[in-house]
Parts: sequence; C-alpha cells; structure tokens
Amino acid sequence: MVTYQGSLFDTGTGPGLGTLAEGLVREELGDGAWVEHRPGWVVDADSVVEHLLTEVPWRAERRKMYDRIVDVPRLVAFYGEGERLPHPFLDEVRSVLADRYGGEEGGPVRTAGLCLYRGGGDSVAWHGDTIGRGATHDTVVAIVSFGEPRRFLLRPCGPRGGGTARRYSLGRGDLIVMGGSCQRTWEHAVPKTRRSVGPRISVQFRQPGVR
Ligand SMILES: O=C(O)CCC(=O)C(=O)O
Repeated sequence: MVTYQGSLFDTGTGPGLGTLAEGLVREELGDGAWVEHRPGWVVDADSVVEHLLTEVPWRAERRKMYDRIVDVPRLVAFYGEGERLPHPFLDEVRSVLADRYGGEEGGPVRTAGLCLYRGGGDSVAWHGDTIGRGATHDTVVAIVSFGEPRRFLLRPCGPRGGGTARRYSLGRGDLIVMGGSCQRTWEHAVPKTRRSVGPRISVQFRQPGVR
C-alpha cells in the first residue's frame, strides 16, 4: 500500500487554483518549442493525494524490452474525452487549462493520463509524447503534479541531446506545460532517485489523439 505524508505547511483549505499569470515563467526553447512553468499553481494540493491514491483504478503495465518482458516502473490510468475525472477538482483544472491553451494548434486539452510514482525506484525514461498527432504536429501537454516533488528533465532530441538537461522539481501543485514542437524536438524524463521519497502523482492533460 502506498501512503503519503503531506507537507506540514498544508493550509487544510481544500484544493484551489492560484492565478496562472502570477509566477508563470515561459521559456522559448528554439525550433518552435516552448515550456511554461508555474510552481505551486494548485493551493493545498496535498488534500487530494490520498483520494487519488485510493480512488484511481491504477494499472500496472508490462512492456517488451529487447527480448524480455519487464514491468513498467510506475502505475498508470487514463481518462478519455468526456470521461469524468477521479476527483471533481481535476475537472476544474482541465477546464481552466482547456480555456487557456485552447487556441493552440490541436485545440483544447481533453484527456488525462495519470502516473503514480510509488517511490524513488519508479521513473519514466527519456521520451516525447509522439504516439498519434504529436509525432507530426504541434501539441500542448500540461502536467499538474501532486505529492512528493520529483526531478523532471527536459533535453533536445538527437545529437544535441547529450548536453545539459533543463531540470525542474515537480510535485505539490506545480504546473509544467510543454508546447509547440516540444514533443518532437525535445524529450523528457523523470529519473529514479536513491533518496527515500513518498509517492508523486502526475496528471497529464493532452489534446485528443496524442499519447
Ligand atoms: O510524470 C511526469 O511528469 C511525466 C509523465 C510522462 O512523461 C508521460 O506520461 O509521458
């Protein structure tokens, strides 16, 4: 069973959203890619963690790696267009993000993928979200993080990828939005850590037809 020790500075007011304009930093990454980062966007983000841990139908996945079948090192869930999300607050988050980024190519974000990193051994390897239209078109992927902050890395694809990655620490209500060509020209990862860390849940809001 995964449990979460919330922050001592929790306000206990229940979840809410800060303004997006305040504290949001936009970076142009080149080649039409951009990223927006808004630390602490969700107020009292800790108050939904227990609910998400217990109410989401978390699924373990396995995948082929070379000639072996291995466990994917995180649990996942997916909510398609029109599906009610596992906490009413996430419906509100989706609607605010859909309004703000709805004018981007691909239209408003409508689906939600969830990942649960149970501890430091869970991770996601370098990749871009290139299943579906993300392989050929500009997209918006907006990620809201709950629970224990984890390192989120972003680096250019291809030969330029070897350089230093951009680093973000994402948890407890932080928002990161990758847009433009980012899924084709940059890749992202959440590496494992040896530190003893509690669970982190990421909610990735995407446009239809992107995974
Ligand atoms: O957990 C995150 O913040 C990233 C998740 C991710 O990269 C993915 O599901 O494609």
